[in-house]
Amino acid sequence: MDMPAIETHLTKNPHLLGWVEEMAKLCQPDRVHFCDGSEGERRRLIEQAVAAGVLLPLDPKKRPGCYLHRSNPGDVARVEHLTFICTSSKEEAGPTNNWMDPREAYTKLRGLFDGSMKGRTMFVVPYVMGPVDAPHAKVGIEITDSVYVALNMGIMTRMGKQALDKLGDRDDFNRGLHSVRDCSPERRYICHFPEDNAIWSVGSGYGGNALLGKKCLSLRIGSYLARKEGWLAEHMLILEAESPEGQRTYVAAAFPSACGKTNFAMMIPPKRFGGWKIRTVGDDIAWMRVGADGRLWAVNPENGYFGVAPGTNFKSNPNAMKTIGRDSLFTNVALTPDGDVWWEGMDDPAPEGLIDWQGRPWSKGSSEKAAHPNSRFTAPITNNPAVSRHWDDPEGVPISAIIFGGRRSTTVPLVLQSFNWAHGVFMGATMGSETTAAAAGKVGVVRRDPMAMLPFCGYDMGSYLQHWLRMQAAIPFPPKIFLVNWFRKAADGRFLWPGYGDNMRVLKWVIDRAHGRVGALETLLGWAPKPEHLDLQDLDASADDVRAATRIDYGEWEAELESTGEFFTSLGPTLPRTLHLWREMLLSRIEEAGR
Ligand code: GTP
Ligand code: SPV
Ligand code: MN
Repeated sequence: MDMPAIETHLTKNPHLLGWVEEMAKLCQPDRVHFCDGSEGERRRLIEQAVAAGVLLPLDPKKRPGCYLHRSNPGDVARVEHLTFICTSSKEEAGPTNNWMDPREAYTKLRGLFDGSMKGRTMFVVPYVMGPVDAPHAKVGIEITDSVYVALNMGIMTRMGKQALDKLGDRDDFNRGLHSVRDCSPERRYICHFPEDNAIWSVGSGYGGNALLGKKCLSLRIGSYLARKEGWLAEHMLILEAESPEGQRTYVAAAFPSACGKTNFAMMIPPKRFGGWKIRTVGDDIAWMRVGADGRLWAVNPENGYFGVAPGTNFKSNPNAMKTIGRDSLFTNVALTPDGDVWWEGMDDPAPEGLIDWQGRPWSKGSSEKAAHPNSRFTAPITNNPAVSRHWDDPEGVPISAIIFGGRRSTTVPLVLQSFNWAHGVFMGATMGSETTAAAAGKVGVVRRDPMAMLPFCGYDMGSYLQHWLRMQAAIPFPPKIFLVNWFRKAADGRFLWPGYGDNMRVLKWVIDRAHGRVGALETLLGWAPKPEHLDLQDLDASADDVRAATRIDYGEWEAELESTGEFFTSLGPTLPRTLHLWREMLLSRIEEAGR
C-alpha cells in the first residue's frame, strides 16, 4: 500500500511532517492520526479502545470516567535488561547501563518496526514535559500504535495542539517511536539515543517502557542534557509543606520505584500536626535548576500520576483514593462484580466474585494475587485535592531539603542529615534498596541504587555523581540533604515505623533543620534527631520499636560500607575520588572509635 503524503491541519512543521512520513513508510500503518488533545478526541479514542476490548468501562456511578486495562500478562513492568543507552562509545553509557552501538540499534530495531503497524492506526502524539510556558519545558512527539499509550500520554503529559504550537517550525523535538508489535519479550527493546534526542521502543505497551515522555525522556535523555547544561533531572517527588504559621517549604525526595514517593507527596499529617498542610507538586520526577536568587528551583515535568495501586487505601493515602475516584485508567487491578476496582491492601476485604488482573475468577484464599503487585492507576494531576497551586508554575518551587531513601529492612536508621553537600551526595550515591515489582526480576534483594536513578540515568554513573558534586559550586544556597528509611523491620518481619502520614514527624525535623531552628545529635554517620526532637505523641508504635527504627548499629555499618566499596569499584574510574575518600573516612572513624 502506498502511504498518502502526511498532512494535518495542526502543523506545517516540515521537520515533523517529514519524520512522520518516514516512520509511516517504515511501520506501514493503515491510518495516521495526529492527536490534537481535545476532549472530543479523548472521548472518541476511549470509544475505540472500548470497542477493541483494550479498555473495560467501570461502573459510571462508582468510578465515573474510569476504565480498566489488562495488559499482556508477560508485559507488566519495566524491563531493565532490555533497556539500552545507545551512545557513540560504551564508556558514555557506563557500567550500570546496557549499551548498544547506535548503528546496530537502529538496524536491529528498524527490522522490528518494519511493517509493525500493518492493519493498525499510527497515533502521532505531540506533548510537552514541564509547564508549557516554562523556558526549559521540552517538546516530544511520540509515534505509537497503542491507543492505550495515546490515552495515557493524554493524562501524563500536556498533550496535543499546545505542544505543536510551542514547537512551531523548530526541529528540536524528541523523536519517539513506539510499537507494541507482537508484545514478545524476545523482540522487546527500549533504546535511547541521547545524541539524536530520540527514543525507539518496541515490544512492550507498559508504563515506563511505552510512555516515552516519562522515564525515557524526562529522566534518561533529561539527565544526559542536565549534565551538559548544568541542571538536575531526578527521580524525585516534590512536596509543599505549609506550617501552621503559613510558611511554605519545598522538599524533593528520591526513593526507588515502589518505595513511597507518591505516598509521601500526598501525605496527610496526623492529628497532632493539625496545623500542617502537605501539598503535591509532583510524585515521580523533578527537573531542578539554579534560580536567579541562588536557590535550587524544581518543576514537575508531568501532568498526572502513574501510581502503584496495591497498598493504596483511605487510611494510607486518602488523597490518592480521591484522585482516582474519576477520569482514571487502571492497569492490571482486579475487577469487582459491581464494576469497581480492587487490589491487595485496599480498605475492604476482597468481595465475592472478584475477577483477577488476568480476567480469571478469583476466590479468597487463592495463593495468587488478585491485582498484579505492579498494577497501576493513571490519573490527572489536578484530581488530587491536595495539589499545590504551584504544580504548573513555570518558575517551579525553591527546594530547601533533598531526601534520599530506600527500602531497607535492616541497618539504615529512620533519618540522618548529611554533614555537608558532598557527604549528602555520598549518602545518595550509596543508597541501597530492596528490589520491588516495578521492574521485572527478583523482588526483595538489596541493590545499590544511587539517587534512585540506577535504572534511569542516561549516561555513565560515575560522571553523574561527579556532576552532583560539581553542582555545589553552582548553587549559592543549596538544599540540605537527608537520608531516610521507612521500611526497617523487626525480627518478626513487621515494620518498626508506622510510615505514611506519620512520616510527617520526620519531615517536621527535616524542615526545621533546613531552616536551622532545631538541634541534632552528631553521630559518626551524620546528624540525627535527639529523642526530644521527634514529636511522637499519639504515635501507634511502641517506644522500643521507635528506638529500634532509629538505632545505628556500627557493626552493621561496617558491613554496609564494605559492600559500598564493592559497588564503588564496579563503577570504575569515573567515580569521583571524593566519594571513595568519604567511604574510607567513615569506615576509619567507626573502626577507630572501636564501635
Ligand atoms: P513508583 O511510582 O514506582 O516510582 O513508586 P513510588 O515511589 O511512588 O511508591 P508508592 O508511593 O506508590 O509506594 C509503593 C508501595 O510502598 C505501596 O505499596 C505503598 O503502600 C508502600 N509505602 C509507601 N509509603 C510507605 C511507608 O511509609 N511505609 C510503608 N511500610 N510502606 C509504604
Ligand atoms: C517506576 O517504576 O519508577 C515508575 C513506573 O514510576 S514506570 O512508569 O513504569 O517507570
Ligand atoms: Mn517512578
